Amino acid sequence: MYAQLVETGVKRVKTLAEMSPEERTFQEKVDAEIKIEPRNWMPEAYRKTLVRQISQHAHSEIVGMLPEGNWVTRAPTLKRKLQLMAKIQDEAGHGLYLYSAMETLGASRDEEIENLHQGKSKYSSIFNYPTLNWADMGAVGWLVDGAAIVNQVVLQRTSYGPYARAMVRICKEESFHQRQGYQILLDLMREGTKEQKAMVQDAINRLWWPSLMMFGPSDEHSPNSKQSMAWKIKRKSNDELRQMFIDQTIPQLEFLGCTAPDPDLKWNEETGHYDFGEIDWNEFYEVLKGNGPCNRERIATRKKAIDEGAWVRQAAKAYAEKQQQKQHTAA
Ligand code: BYC
Repeated sequence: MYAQLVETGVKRVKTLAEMSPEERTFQEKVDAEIKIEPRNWMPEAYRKTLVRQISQHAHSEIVGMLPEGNWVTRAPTLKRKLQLMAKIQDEAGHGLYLYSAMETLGASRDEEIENLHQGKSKYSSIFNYPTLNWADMGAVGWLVDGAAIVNQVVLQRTSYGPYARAMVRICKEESFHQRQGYQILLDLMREGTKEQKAMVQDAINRLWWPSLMMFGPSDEHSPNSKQSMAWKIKRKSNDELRQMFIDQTIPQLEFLGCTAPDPDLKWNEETGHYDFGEIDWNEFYEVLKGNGPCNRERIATRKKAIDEGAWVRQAAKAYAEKQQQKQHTAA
């Protein structure tokens, strides 16, 4: 799979001279930082790229509720339970803003959800790992939401208006998520037993590398990055964002009194960044192919939720039609 993706290669970006007059005007608008809005002309490939990215992003928010949902009934205190439930509800909201942003591009929410269920549409690799202990709730909030923020803060400046505006609200809520996660870990490390401290280190050991994988393949193996950067859908490359995440996370890790499971991790005085070890890209592509520890379980759970909620959607639709009919008769 890895070799196949590498062969697929980075997509070539058209030069201004190769563009049609419409494409050139569009590119000039993007270059001038003017937002693209739903009714504006856009290249079909730009529209498709956005539908792909925004739908995957929306699916990630919705599937991302599952590893945390697993712990609602087992949160250690009422306060923790309420915080966790609030966070999970926020993720549902993020999914809904994003599906709405996607619909402004003429895509169908039902079709995209069906694509997810059939394995044709991706969602973030990170949600295919299990959450085994309470410290995982801290590590997910801190590392996973932390990585999501680094990626999403720059998406507030993405070139497509509805996506950029959805991201502003999402980022505000993600900051709370990241802090609540860090607080869980900090409390366990400060006040916990020896076993609880070991639980924190174990959660970090398991979630560290998958969190780094969230930023996607390295730049030279990222087929979509070059074009997405030219269209300013992406504002920073996968590797740039991964480095930013590592640089800002290591001091927080040290403050916790924990370590990263990476013997090659060290501060580089010359570059002013942390050097880090090689990501296991085979594992990454296996997870993308559907072979991660929880892929099948996640999709089965989502399908079940859609099937079991069908009657609610049908009832809401029937009610709306009845109301419409009443208004029509009265008029
Ligand atoms: N997982 O050319 P590339 C969250 C795919 S957090 C799965 O670099 P692109 C949350 C990629 O889709 C997460 N697939 O692609 C947090 C492409 O496949 P296709 C959600 C991945 O799009 C806490 C192929 O690999 N955030 O929501 O330029 C709680 C080649 O990659 C991954 C977003 O979605 C991955 N990690 O860049 C709850 C942010 N990485 O589509 C929820 C928005 C790559 O060609 N998305 N692939 O078949 C993005 O910023 C970009 O889409 C990515 C990938 C950086 C993820």
